Parts: sequence; C-alpha cells; structure tokens
Amino acid sequence: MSPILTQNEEENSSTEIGLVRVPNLHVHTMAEDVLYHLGLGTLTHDLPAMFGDVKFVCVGGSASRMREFVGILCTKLALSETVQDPIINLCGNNDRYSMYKAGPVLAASHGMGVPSMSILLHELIKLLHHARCRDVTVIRIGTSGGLGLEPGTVVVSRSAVDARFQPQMEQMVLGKSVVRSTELHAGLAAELVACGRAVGGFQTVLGNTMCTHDFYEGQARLDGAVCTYSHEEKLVYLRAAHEAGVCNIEMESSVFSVLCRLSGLQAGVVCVTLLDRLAGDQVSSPHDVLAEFARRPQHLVVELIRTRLSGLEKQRRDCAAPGHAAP
Ligand code: R2B
Ligand code: URA
Repeated sequence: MSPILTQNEEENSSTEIGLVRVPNLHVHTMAEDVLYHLGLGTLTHDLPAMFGDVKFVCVGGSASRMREFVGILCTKLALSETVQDPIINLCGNNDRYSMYKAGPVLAASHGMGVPSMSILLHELIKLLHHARCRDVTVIRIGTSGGLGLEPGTVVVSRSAVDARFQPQMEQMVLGKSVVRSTELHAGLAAELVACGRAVGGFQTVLGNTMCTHDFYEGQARLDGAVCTYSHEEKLVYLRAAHEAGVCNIEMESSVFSVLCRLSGLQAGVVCVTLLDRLAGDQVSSPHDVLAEFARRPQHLVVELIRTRLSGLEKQRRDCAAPGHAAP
C-alpha cells in the first residue's frame, strides 16, 4: 500500500528548490531512518549540523584514495581548518564504507561494483536529504580500462552505457525488469573536461563509459579463471564498443547515473584509464605509475571545486556590494 502524505510532508519531501530529492514516499513517513551501512541515523546524529553545508560529494572505490583526495583538497583549497587532524572517518560504527569531510566537500568510498555503489548511494542521498543540503553536485572519481587511449588518459563520461552500448541500466524490481536512463549532466561534463585541460599534464577526453558487472568476462578479459571466448572474439567485441563511442570500461557508473538522476543531483564521472584494453588485459604498470594515474582525476575534480567555490564567493561579494538590488 502506498503511504499517504500530509500536505506538509509532501512539501517537505522534494519541492523546495535545490533540496536533495528522495523519490521514495515511504521514507517521508518513517519516524527514524537508520543509515545502517554509514553507521549514522536521524535520531542518533544531528545530520543537518554534521552535513548541512555539503555542496560537493566525491565518491571513489577505495577508502585510502578518498582520504588522500581530502588531503589534496585541504592543501590546494586551504580547507585544513575545517577538518580534524588526523582526518577522521565519519562512518560511525560500521566499517563497510569510509567518509571524510572538508568544508563543503564530502568524500566517500564506494567499494567495487554496482551493488556496493548502490547501497552507498541510497544511504548517501538520504543523508543529504535529511541534512537539508542544497544544490549538491556528485562526482565519481575512479579508475578504468581504456579503449584506444594512451594509459593515464582521463575520461569524463558523457553517459554510462551497458554491455550492449545503450545508455540505460536494467534493474529487477519485484521480479520485473525496470530499465532506467544513465545519461549524465552534459553541462557538468563540459565543465569537467575544461578543468582537466586547465590542470594539464595529461589528456582529458569526453566519451561513453561502459559499466559492467564483472572485471573479467564482463570486460572481455582473457586472463580470468574462466573464459569461453577466443582472442579474436574478444577484440571484435571491444572494437565494436569503441566504434559505438565507448572510451573506457569500469564497474559503477550505471547505477551512479541512475540514482543521481532520480534524486535530481547533478552528477559526473571522471575516471583515469590504467591500460589500453585493445592492447592487453593485465594491469601491470608499476605501483608508482598507477598511483600517479589515480591522482589525475582527483586533481581535475579539485580544480572543478576550486572554480565553483570562487564563482560562489564572487556572487556573494557582488550581492553584498553597495547598490546591489536584491533579486
Ligand atoms: C574500476 O576499478 C575497479 C576494478 O578494479 C572497479 O571498482 C572499477 O570500476
Ligand atoms: N577498472 C576496471 O573496471 N577495468 C579495468 O580494466 C581497469 C580498472
């Protein structure tokens, strides 16, 4: 049975401009919301006080990379005063994910694959909603396999696509197939590309990102424990993906795009390529090379946040200037 909302609850649910939308009416009738995998809850934590000022959420696979990202943010954007030293993990008593905050930026790890990303995002979106955050931009920072690109190239995703190169994701809901769009925010993608070019030192390209449910057979690798196709068949598939506009392959962008779209969040995906999948399967570059590659999308996103924050600061100064008419 669908829950009946009072007019007040409906207004609270999503209609205020800029608030993060939770398009699940049941949530708005719950007396308490326990965000189990984040170790947080609406009755146990003051979410507006802890997270109400968040404007940017950056998510990436590993906890150590997201902690490193917050370190770079603090240095480059002078946000050190806004974080505890050492930087603490804000996920209470659950160690599935890690979350760090510096000023208006929240950084969280999402683990590997669609199910892990999905759980994090459901709870993160509700967290942003309960904290009454406004005008939030969400960016996935990650690694991927490239197609026909120099390793170390950064790909900004136009759209996440499925294994048939379609901008959609199929989810089973109550035993029925539901197909949802995985298009990403075009304006944000263009901004991210411009930031990559401004940072420089590496190539940044715009293209489609294929999201798979597996690293080995799902990504047409020959080096998994199980493989039922030939080298030629693998190449036919990867070349077809390339011709369909796929620039890179990873494992979370589809559900990331879907959930952010449905919650009205501006979302972007920025992944570095660790290897060219048309040339091989093994990720065999030395650790220091891979670590430097992994920092590239981080620097790009720091540049986006820097640009956006200085734009907001300018707006604030202009509004405060004598003679400025209130809108
Ligand atoms: C990129 O790298 C991981 C697999 O190695 C996966 O999380 C992804 O999307
Ligand atoms: N991550 C992936 O999902 N695939 C790769 O090939 C490399 C990193």
